[in-house]
Amino acid sequence: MKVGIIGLPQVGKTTIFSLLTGLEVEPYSTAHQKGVAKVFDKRVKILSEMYQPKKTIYATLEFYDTPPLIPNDQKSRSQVFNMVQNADALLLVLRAFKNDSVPFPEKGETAYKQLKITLDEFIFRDLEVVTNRIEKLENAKRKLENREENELKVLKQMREFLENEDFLSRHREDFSEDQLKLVSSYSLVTLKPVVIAVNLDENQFVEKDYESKNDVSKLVNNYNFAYIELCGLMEKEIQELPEEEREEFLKDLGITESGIERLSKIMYSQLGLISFFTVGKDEVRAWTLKKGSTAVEAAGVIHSDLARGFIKAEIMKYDDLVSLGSEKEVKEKGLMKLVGKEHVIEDGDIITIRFNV
Ligand SMILES: Nc1nc2c(ncn2[C@@H]2O[C@H](COP(=O)(O)OP(=O)(O)O)[C@@H](O)[C@H]2O)c(=O)[nH]1
Ligand SMILES: [Mg+2]
Repeated sequence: MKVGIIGLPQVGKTTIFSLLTGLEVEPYSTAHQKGVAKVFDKRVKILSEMYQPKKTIYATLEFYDTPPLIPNDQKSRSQVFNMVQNADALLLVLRAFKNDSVPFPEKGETAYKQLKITLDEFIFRDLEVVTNRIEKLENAKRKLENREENELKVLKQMREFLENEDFLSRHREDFSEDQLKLVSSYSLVTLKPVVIAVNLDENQFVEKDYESKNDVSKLVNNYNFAYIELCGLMEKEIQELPEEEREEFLKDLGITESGIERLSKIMYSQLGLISFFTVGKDEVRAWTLKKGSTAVEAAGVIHSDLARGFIKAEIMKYDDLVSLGSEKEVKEKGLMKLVGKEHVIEDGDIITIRFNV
């Protein structure tokens, strides 16, 4: 899964990118890049302590740091949106932290203003793409194919929403899956899942408040965005501490989970993802799956051979294993289940695939 980090200049995009991926990027750097972030999941650690495997592997998300989005700047707009074309979701960073040595983001004195400015950029970009395509189809000097006629209808409906400064994701239900497929190649930004990350300073973080928070919350609810408050710079410093000291620091701040952990969870729920696990002496590993996927699809995530030669899957629940203490106990209680291809996998399932190729 790919996530594009997006926002106005100097809001903390690169700081959060570094926090998530552990990659160092020069401050004020405009270089954009991609990196992989471990999806922190306490369950993996606990399973690893139980099985003492040679390798412990976390699930990952891929992040792209993008150049600053500069309002009303065509070049910046196309640069940024080209970069996030293949992103499955967007992490939109807003700046609340005060720091006189870092210039304020473009005309965005408050997080709310930045949010409005950025969303307008999203809408404008989609409007441009949709309008171009409509014109191209309408000016075609030939009879349109059925598919194109349908596409034109969808695009015109979308244009109307966008002209009303609305996000397409709020009107998903107005379109069928087939209709959305017709426009999928345009990678419309206002259709992508969005997570709003407000970057706070330490005081704001402890107070759980910042200027314009009410307005931000209203808009976030209205648009069905996911929402998180982070303290990018400080969390990065905490992340660099030895693990034992980390928990202590977090506790002082009154939180039990690091920003990365909270963000991972939000990303998963916003993207409709779940985790399943494989365990053993060699390896304990977390895998990522779309909610609603079946046992054979989970097998395919591990290896295509496992899907091809799938016979049965053996499943136990993470919670059962941890509360009972061993696989043996789980089996004795009859909680180890043997399931077929079409069985729907749930978050926290521990899976062993029986296969034959
Ligand atoms: N005080 C404070 N400064 C921050 C925070 N996050 C980022 N900065 C600083 O703001 C400047 C711009 O950050 P950067 O991540 O490069 O912003 P970008 O332009 O959005 O990528 C850098 O000097 C950071 O150290 C924060 O949470 N608190
Ligand atoms: Mg940057």
